[in-house]
Parts: sequence; structure tokens; C-alpha cells
Amino acid sequence: MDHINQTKLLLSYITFFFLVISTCRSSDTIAVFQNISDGETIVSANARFELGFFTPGNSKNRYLGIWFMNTSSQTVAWVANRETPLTDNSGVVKLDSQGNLTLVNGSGKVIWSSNSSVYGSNINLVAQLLDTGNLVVKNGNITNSDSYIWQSFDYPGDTFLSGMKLGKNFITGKETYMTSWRSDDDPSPGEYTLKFLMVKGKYQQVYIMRSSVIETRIGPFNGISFSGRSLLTPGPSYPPYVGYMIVSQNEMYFTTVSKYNTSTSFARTMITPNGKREISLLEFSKREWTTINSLPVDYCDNYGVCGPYGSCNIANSPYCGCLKGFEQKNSNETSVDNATSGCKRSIALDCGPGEGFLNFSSMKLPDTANAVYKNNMSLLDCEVACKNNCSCTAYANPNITPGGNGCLLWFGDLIDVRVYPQNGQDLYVRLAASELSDLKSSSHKKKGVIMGVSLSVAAVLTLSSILLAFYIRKKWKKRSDADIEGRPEKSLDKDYKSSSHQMGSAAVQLFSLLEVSQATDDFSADNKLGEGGFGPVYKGVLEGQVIAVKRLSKSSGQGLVEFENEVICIAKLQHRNLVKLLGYCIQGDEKMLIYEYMPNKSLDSFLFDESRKSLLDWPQRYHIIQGIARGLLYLHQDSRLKVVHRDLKAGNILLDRHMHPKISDFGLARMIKEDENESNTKRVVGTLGYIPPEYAIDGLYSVKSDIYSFGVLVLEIVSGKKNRSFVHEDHDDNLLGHAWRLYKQGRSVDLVDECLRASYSASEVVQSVHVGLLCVQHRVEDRPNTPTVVGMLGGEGSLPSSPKKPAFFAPESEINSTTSNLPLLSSSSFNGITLSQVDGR
Ligand code: ACK
Repeated sequence: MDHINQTKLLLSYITFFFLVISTCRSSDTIAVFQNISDGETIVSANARFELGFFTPGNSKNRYLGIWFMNTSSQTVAWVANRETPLTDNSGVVKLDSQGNLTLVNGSGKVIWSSNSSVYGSNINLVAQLLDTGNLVVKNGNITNSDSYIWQSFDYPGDTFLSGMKLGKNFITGKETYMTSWRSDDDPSPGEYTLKFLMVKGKYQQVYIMRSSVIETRIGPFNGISFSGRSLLTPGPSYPPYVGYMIVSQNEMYFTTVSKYNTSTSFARTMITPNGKREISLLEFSKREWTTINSLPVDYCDNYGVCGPYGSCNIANSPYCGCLKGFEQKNSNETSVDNATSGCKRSIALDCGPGEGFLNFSSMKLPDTANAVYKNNMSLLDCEVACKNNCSCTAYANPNITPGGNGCLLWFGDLIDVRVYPQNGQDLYVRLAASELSDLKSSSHKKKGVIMGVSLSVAAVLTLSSILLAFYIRKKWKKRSDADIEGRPEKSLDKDYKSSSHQMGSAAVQLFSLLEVSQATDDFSADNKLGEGGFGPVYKGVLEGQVIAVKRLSKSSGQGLVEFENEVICIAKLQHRNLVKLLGYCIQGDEKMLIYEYMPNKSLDSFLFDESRKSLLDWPQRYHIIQGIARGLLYLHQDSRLKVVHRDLKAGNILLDRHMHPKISDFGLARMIKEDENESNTKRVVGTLGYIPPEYAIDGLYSVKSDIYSFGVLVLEIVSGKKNRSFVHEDHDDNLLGHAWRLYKQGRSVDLVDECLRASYSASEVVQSVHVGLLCVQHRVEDRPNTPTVVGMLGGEGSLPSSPKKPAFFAPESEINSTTSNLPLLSSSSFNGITLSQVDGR
């Protein structure tokens, strides 16, 4: 501290001595005050900051503010009365007996107040200017220095200092951000703000905005610095501070910790009246500010300047280009630099198996407003998560510090991407299979591996594959029309025949074993998708289309009848919530069903897998519940046939590229007559946990059997728990019993899957549990019919009757040991009814 400052501090001390509250700690005493009048100032303990009245630039107005000490020209860090200046020299600052810091003008009018009233006894009110530049009101009796009644750091102006927080408090909804001055002469809020995007579930980043328009984007914070922002220039006191991004349930904010104690300078960040974000250092020895980083600096810093999927590179001319695999959207736009419409994919995505990701290194990550953030995920998990969701366009690791993990998944357009060698990072962008192989081969070409003839070879290959595809199509058509090898010889399902439908008339194709074998690479283990109740399922490619082949094992329970049944049934049914059968193969002992491939596989592969369940958020789950209900409505009522599925379960719900649900596996389905309400069978089939009592005991099935299974499924989707294996630890209830108990206590929302606790719609959860419980009622007549279920889930009308105690209330173990009249729960025979347990999962 130099001599002049020591003198100044002493003066401040003398001026305010009679006002100072005696309980202050000795080192801070001089910065504590009760009143300041014009011409007087308060200096912080180590003479870093000064508080008092000032007049900016050429203005005639006066303001109460905090400025840095030891600067050759006055640098203001904070202003109290930004919008209500004093127009003469008459102001007084007071700390009143309620804890309000007020600025009163010459006529005694309060023109600014901290609005920080506190009530209570034993409060020793103190106002104090800290050495960090923070003006605080606190209870001097409390030694905890962080417990402030009010602090100026909560109300930043155009300057950010270490210790401030920029972000959002989710409890109060309060956002803290920086606002520029209107001009150098006028500290009132100007046009520019510097704001962190703080949205739960999204990843933070910074916008510089002019009113409501984004001018420049900084970030996201990658654990070290902001992605795509130039690094601070290393110097003697580098780095001047360390930044932290704090993310919790209640708040998200960015803060920094200054290193000024160990250095010879002090840093500040400000947003200037013309919208520049500047980081500067005050070097104590020089008393001058040096700007060490500013933004925007170049053309590429203009937000989204190259449009969606465009990439800006300041080293190129023109600056804008398209990411590899993309091309200019509007070829009429003469220069890419003026192309606001950006770029489009050269080859559209089809979510096929060969689709993958191209690594673009040294990139500023795209705008995270379109991204979802998942913590605790490795880069590999992140890739899997992106690949499994066909709407995911890119992924990246948000935290590049050693050991840092997490996953950023982009959905929709990639905006504001730039090449940034200095401080960029890896971005993995989804591209079509053929695009990737083209890029690979062109990179090989560059390496001299592929010679100049490759283009003509590709052209010849394309031409010959088109011809081949034509030929195969013709051949298949011929086959389905004629009686050839592989055609089923035996008769089909009786009902089907009697209704005079023929397999040949169904819109499914017949394939030979050879064709299916070639499509699946000879049923290779690599192509195996999993094992279903009746045998393995393989992935393959037929006629350029990705398929799933269900190969019925010889030992499986599904005989020719079930097989034919499934072919006929599903071939006749076309609905967006039913999986589409493309063809079949029957040759010798082999029976196979060929389906459209569902890239996101089955619902249970998400729902009951701890590492994947969080990928299924509540809106998706609710959408899935509604989709299954609509599929059921079609089966039960709207289709030409009245079909009871009889094996509705999570494993038989497949998810397409958009996570739309499709009911699959019609091997056990039965067509029933229009006027028929119930049918009887001696062979009870289905999956434990989903079978209703009347079917298990009396072999009676109806559309209400599917409604029961649907109810179980809804409760499983809400809770993420499998009905069959769930036993509540406190009272041994099974899932239905647990849901019922919570419902009775008015706590249906507590059933929701723990991984969804942060975000779900309580009303939709309550509604789903209500519907689920109605569907699993013991008595068939107490269960709603399918149109009612769809109506209730669509929010039409109020929910009807309250559910009663559901069927199979007690845990399975208990039922097994004590209830002999529920034979289905063991796989043995009872009254001539046998349960074929068909749970392959
Ligand atoms: O849960 P998953 O991965 O999805 O495992 C099962 C497995 O085969 C046995 O049923 C998967 N699977 C069945 N049909 C299809 C399909 N059409 N597309 C993709 N995967 C399927 C199912």
C-alpha cells in the first residue's frame, strides 16, 4: 500500500469514526460505515476498492458506486442508482435500523434502496465494503463472513468480479447476468446483456445479446475454459482466476476465484456499451488495465453466421463452409458467407445400422440450446445413447479435464459451429452410412490407396446394383404369385381360411432360406439382436432395407399354427403403432418372420436397464403409453379384424427411430368375432406378471385380457420396475399392490421412476397410475374398454370411477405358497389348463 493510500484510509477512518459500529473485526473496521455523504469515500481493507459518489465521463449526474483503487483513470465496478442519478451534490447513503441501505437526495427522497429489511433482536447491522469489491450488509454479531443480509455481488452491472455468481436460482427463478452501460457517460442499463443459458437438463453456455437477439455465443464451459473462446494470454500472473461451473438441483451458476493474493494484478470482466465482452488485468505496478481477451473478435464470432450445419473458419476464404457430409441448402445464395439458410445433408439419414459419427476436431461446440446434458456417462456410452436415438444429430464430451465425463447430445440442427484450433474440441456428427463410407474412401484416396478409377467403378457398381435390385424385385413378385419351393403347404389358421383370406393376398413377401441367410450373413452371431420367446432374432439387409428376422427355433413353443397366425394377423393389420411385417420364409423345418428393423429395440431394454432407463424421459414414456393404447384400440376395434394380442408386455413393444412404440409379436394373438366378447381356451399362454385372473383360472380371454396386460405395462413404464420381480422392501407388496397403496394415500406421483424425479408431469403421472390401476382390476367388468382408455389418456373427460384393489395384489411368492386357485403362477397344470410360460427375456 503506498503512502497516498495510507493517508486516504486514515482520512476515511477519521471522517467516519463516530459512525462506525464497534463490534467490527479490527482489519475491516475502516471499511465499515453507517453514512456517507457526497465528497466522502469508504476504502476496503487492503485498499483495492473505494465506495463513494462519482460522475462518469462528460455527464453532470452523480452516482453512488464502487471503483478500483490504484488506477490512473477511474474504473467503476458497480453502480447503485444506475437509473436514478443525483442531479446535484446533495446525496447521502444511510444504513437504516431495518438493514436497508438507502440513497437519499437533497430533498430527503429515497432514490435508491437495497430493499434488504430484516427483523429480529440481537442484530448488529453493519454495512461494509469488502476487498473483493463486494458491498455487503450483514449482522456484525455473526462471524460467518458469507452470511450477508444483502450484497452488491447479487446485482451485477457491467462488471463481473471474482466471487460473483452469474446464473440462475431455480427456487426463486432469479437470474443474475451482466448489463452494459448505455454509454461511457451513462451507467443506466444499455442494450447489451451477457447471460448464461441456465436451463435444467441443458448445458450452460454464454450469450451476448442485444435486447432479445443473440449476437455472440461463448461456451459451453468445458471444465477448463469456454469452448471456442480464445485462451487468455499467458502472462506473469496467469491465470488470474480459476472458473467453476456449479450445477445443483436448486441453482446453476458460474463463478471464479481470484488469484490476486498471489499475483500482482486483478482481473475484471465487463460488457461494454457497444456489446464487447472484455477481460482485463490491472497490473498494480503500472496502475493500468491491459485487455487480455475480448469478444467478438472476428466474423466467425457472429452468432450462427453460417446457418445450420454451416461451419465458420476464419482461416478460409470464404469463411463459411458446410460440415463434411453437408452441402449448401440454397444454391442461389451466391456466397456462402451470406447464406443464412445454411447447409443440408448430402445424404438423408435413415437410421440404418451403418449410420455413424464423423469426428470433427478443434471445433467450438454447437449451440447447446438444442442439446441435452447427461452426467456420469463415458464418451462410449454417449455414442451409444446418440446412436440409439435416431433424432440425435451429434454428441460430445462436455468436460475435457482429465477424468472428466458426461455427455452432450444434440437434437435437431447444429448451429453456430466454428473451427477453432486454439481452443476447440471433438464434436461427433451423425452421418448416413454411405456418406461415411464415401468419406472413408475419399480419405483413402488421398492417401494414395484408391486410384483414380474409383469414381467410374462406383458408377458401374451403382448401375449394376440398381439393375440387380430390379431383377430381384421382379423375381420376388413372380415368386409370390407362383407356387414355388418354400411356399407353405399346410393349411392356415381355420378362422383365417374360413374368412377366405389367403396368404398370397397378404401384403407380405415370401423369401427363400437362401435369401434370408444371405441377408443376415448366414445368421451370424454379430447380426444377432437377441433371443425372443420363440427363438433368436437377427438383423439383416434385404433389398437395401434393414430388417429384423425372427427365426423360430425348432424346439420353440410356436408351431406352424402360431406362425401362420402371426403372418396372417399382422399382414392384415397396418397401423403406425404395430410393427410392420415385410415378409416370411418357410422352408423345410425353417420358419422365419421378416420385420422392419426397429433401431431402438424393445421397451424393456430401456425400462429395466439401470444404465439406459434415464434415456427414456417422462414425455417419451407418456408418448409410449399413449401409442400403445392407440395400437390396442386399432387391434380391438378399428381394424378389419378383432384381435386379442394375448402377450402384451414391455419386451413386445419395439421402439422406432423416433421412439414411437410399435406392438410386436403376434404369435399368440387370436382373432375373435365382432359380436364375441369372450373366448375360451384350454391352453393358457402369455407371460407371467401380465396375465389376468380370469384367463389364468378359467382360460377366458377377451380384449379385457389385453387391457389388464396394458395396465401392468403402464405401471411398469411409470415406475421403471418389472411387475414380476418387484417386491416392496417394507410391506412385500408387488408392483400392483404398491401402486394401489400409494394411490390410496394420494401419493401416486411417488411411483414415478427415481431417474425421472427431476422432471415429470405430476398430472400425467397421476393420470397414468389411475388408468393403470383401473385396467388391472380383478373383475373384467371393472376394467375400462379400449376407447375409454385412449380417451382417458388423451385427457378427454374426467377419470371415471376410482379403482378398487387390483388383482394379484399380494406378492407372487405369497400367492404361490398360499393360493392354490391361481394355477397360472406355477407352470403346472390345473383343471386341465396349462400355462405355457412364454417369457423369453
Ligand atoms: O430388446 P431387444 O434388443 O429388442 O431384444 C429383443 C430381441 O430382438 C428378441 O426379441 C429384438 N427385436 C425383435 N424384433 C425386432 C425388430 N423388429 N427390430 C429390432 N429389434 C428387434 C428385441
